[in-house]
Amino acid sequence: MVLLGCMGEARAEDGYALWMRYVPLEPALAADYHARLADVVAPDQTPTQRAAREELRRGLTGLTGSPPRMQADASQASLVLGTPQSSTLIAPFRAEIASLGDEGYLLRRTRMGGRDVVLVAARRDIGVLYGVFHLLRLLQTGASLDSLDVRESPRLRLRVLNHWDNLDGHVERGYAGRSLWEWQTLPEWRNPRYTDYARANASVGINGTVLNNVNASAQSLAPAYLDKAATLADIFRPYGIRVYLSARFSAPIELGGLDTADPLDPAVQRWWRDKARDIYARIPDFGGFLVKANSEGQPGPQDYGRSHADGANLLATALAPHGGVVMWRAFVYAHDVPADRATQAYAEFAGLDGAFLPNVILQVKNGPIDFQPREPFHPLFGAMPRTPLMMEVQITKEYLGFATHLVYLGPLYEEVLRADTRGDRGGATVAQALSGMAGVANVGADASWSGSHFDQANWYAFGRLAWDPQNAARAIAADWAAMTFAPDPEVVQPIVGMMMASREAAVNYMTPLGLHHLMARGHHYGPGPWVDGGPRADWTSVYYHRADRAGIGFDRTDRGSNAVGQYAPGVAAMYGDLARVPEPLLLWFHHVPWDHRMASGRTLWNELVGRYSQGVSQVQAMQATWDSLQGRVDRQRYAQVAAFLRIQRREAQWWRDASVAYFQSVSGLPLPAGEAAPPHPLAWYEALQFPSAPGDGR
Ligand code: GCV
Repeated sequence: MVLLGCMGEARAEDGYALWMRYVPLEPALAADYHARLADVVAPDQTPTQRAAREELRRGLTGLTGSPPRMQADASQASLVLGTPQSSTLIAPFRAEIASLGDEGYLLRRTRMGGRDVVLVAARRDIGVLYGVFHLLRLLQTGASLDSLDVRESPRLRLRVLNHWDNLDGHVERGYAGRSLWEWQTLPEWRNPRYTDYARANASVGINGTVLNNVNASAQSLAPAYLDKAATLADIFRPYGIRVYLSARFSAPIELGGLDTADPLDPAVQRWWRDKARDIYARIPDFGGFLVKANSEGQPGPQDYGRSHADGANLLATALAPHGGVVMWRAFVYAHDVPADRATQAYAEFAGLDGAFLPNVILQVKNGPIDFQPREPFHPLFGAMPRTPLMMEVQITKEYLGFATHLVYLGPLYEEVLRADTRGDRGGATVAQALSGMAGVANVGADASWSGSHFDQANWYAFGRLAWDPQNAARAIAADWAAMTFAPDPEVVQPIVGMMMASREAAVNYMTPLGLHHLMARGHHYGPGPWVDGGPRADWTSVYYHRADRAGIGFDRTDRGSNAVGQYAPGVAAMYGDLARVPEPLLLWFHHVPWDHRMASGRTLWNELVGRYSQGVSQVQAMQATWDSLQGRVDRQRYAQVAAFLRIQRREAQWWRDASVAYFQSVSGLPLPAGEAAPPHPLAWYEALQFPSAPGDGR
């Protein structure tokens, strides 16, 4: 009601402003904030200082309805921004902020020269900018400033977006339009959108961006593209964002004309050293390289009989003099290796613990297969104590309904971050093992950035959890909903309810009880549990669900592929025991008879069908909640979300019907009482084709 109360009818919005809308607050609150904060003393000597001032001016003007007064006279201050170097008012706080690190900040209400003052203090300018965003979040969510006293610093050093953007503008697994990067018109044309992208990232503490796809073109490292990347780096720098590039391992051949990319070859080593020098001449704070090697057909050190450590260390040596890092991906598997795909990354990397140079970080996907609606945590998180690790998650929803399905990923990220890698409740969580997080970006040239309004929340949640993995997905959702829609409990509570239930809904209607990788082949749009044959078994569904007349599920116990053996004994014992494995992961780890008794008392078959139907009902419930918000959300966004929920409802039903039809054809069992038969025969679902589904790899 806050928004509606002061604006008559909420104005139409296209979502471009993200969670930084800064629309007028309810008048009494706006007046209170204005009275407390309107006299701003803030330095303006550096680009980052100016960015902080500008954000504050924009935010306060929008939220309170009146622009702040930028004061030169310290005695007039009611809001003071700065570092000990940039502000004499902040200098006395030097000792207090010393422990906050280079990116941390202090927000505090205090007395200064007899006046009530709010401070945004940090050791570095970037901390002040982060503090300004935090303060604006408090105002946008209607927080009280009475006892303001916040000390924040990021728990993870690297908080990075990975863009899977090709140089021709196609985004692999992108559902939000074409790439943000207009390579054709860079470096001359600096689309203002680049700055808004940087603002959005800085507002949640994201401090790096990998501009190009991990399935990389060597051209990204050619001088013309480096000049373009340098311009983006210049635009992002004031916002604390470093630019990184995905490096194609064979670039010395493709760009350098060498006849090898062997990491032990001196000419190859020289080529990378020179390339690093070239890059740093253009981008002095270049972050480093991200590398996908010897995976899904990409070149890598194993092409020359060398190890992943040899490959990573080659690049790390070239970058080290300049302060750059190598983010080396552990997403590797090969179809000619007979071992369970889920075990292959561990098999290749665990033995290399300690073999990497200090500026190598191993980037490990959250789970051992590939960004499924639910996976157990990746066993490497408990296995490489001497190697810095980053966790890679998908923000884009390749396997979770693209941009149309409302699926809030905060609970998925939270579940993995909190997973206990030792299984002894001793606090050895996945989060504890991390130095960074990488999120595969879901942004593109779409007006709303993310292809849907609710997918913005996944970008937002990624940033907040990368800043502090102990943040709670629910609280993040509440902040986001208040800022994105309205700071009104009658709006926020139902929206948070929808968001928090949404991931489990998708798990239910797609891959309940630990099933995984049952999406249609290639583009992954819609159900394909029947997918079989083709070039490689590990790209089929039957490889993963292993359903037969007797039962369903992948036996990864010590009687099967023994993937459980890659976890610490306490975890392995739990996952490997049919009586103790959490039901949400049952079919990930066990092949189970259809008449297995579930906790509910139902047979596995009845439970499976019930879960599929429950997923559909959960989407119906989300629709009902959204319907109840009509008139409380602006018409434009309301209508799009309502339409997308209709798509989701239809597709959830499709998933349910197609999956039930398929699994029934395998189990031969009757549907549980009260369960509707799929309206079409299995062959009808199998025959559906979507050759133009978006986001495919190429
Ligand atoms: C960038 C999955 C996706 C591919 C992606 C790959 C990866 O297999 O389907 O599009 O390639 O993961 O993470 O490298």
